[in-house]
Amino acid sequence: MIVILALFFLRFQSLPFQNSIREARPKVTLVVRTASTVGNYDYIIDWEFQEDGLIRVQVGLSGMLMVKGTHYNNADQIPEEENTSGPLVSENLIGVVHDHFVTFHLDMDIDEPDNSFVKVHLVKEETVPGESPRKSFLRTKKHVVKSEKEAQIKFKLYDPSEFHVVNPSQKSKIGNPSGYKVVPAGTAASLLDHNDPPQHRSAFTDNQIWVTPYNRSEQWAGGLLVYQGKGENTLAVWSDRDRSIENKDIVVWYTLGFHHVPCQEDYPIMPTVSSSFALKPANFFNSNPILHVAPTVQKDLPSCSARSASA
Ligand SMILES: [Cu+2]
Repeated sequence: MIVILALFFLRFQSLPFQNSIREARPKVTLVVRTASTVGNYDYIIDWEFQEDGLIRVQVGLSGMLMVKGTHYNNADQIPEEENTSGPLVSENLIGVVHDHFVTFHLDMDIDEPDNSFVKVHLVKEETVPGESPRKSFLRTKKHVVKSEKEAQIKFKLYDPSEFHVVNPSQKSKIGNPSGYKVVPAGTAASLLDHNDPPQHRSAFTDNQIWVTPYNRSEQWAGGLLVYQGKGENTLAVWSDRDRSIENKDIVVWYTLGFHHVPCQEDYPIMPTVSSSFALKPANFFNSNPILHVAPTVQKDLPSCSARSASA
């Protein structure tokens, strides 16, 4: 390791960096944070607004782990075939395996309310045999989604797409429609049977993205009165109407999921677990907007401090 570092240092010294780097800037991000206590957990939701136009939505989970009692006090005592519904996290306590889902209602208005949802499908093309030493290359196929059922999206690692929201009537100077894309990160899908009663209410977890036409009464993915409902007034029911979503005031629903297999460090209070997704400009600006931003000077930045609860 020492030899490798020494070689890198010598190489670095020989590059003409001193003449090409003229300025370095701190990255400045506006973070709007909410922290909600729901049951035994705290959900910390950060909306991060970056100077390059990217909006990152980060969700952090912390709180009191859900546990149940057991007569076992050592993992070696638990027979392999016994279904304990989770690992032992402390003497006589099982950390129950469970999921968390946070669904975002994104009322997208890119340059005006009427927008379209576009799937940008990445496909492999094969070269003609003998034409090239290369066997394959990539290209994209854009598809403007017409109605709700087509916009029920399950992520696929080996058959990927990008998901853009565009305003077809607002074009950039080189003719691309103004847009933002939804950039997924780590997430999870529900493994429950679709006919399981809890899954009737949480059917919004069947897909990671849904798109619906804006409707004032369709605000809560699990229905307005979740515990009194049987899934009859949820996002899945609305979406199955298959209404038109092309060039309309549309809502994108994004679900961030976490499978939680507890471990000893999660008990009694778990460290924060985070995941995120982003909304990234896609032909919304004519070039990288950060190039025109004035340098940030530290004395101009707001200085935030925690306020006491009694203030
Ligand atoms: Cu959890």
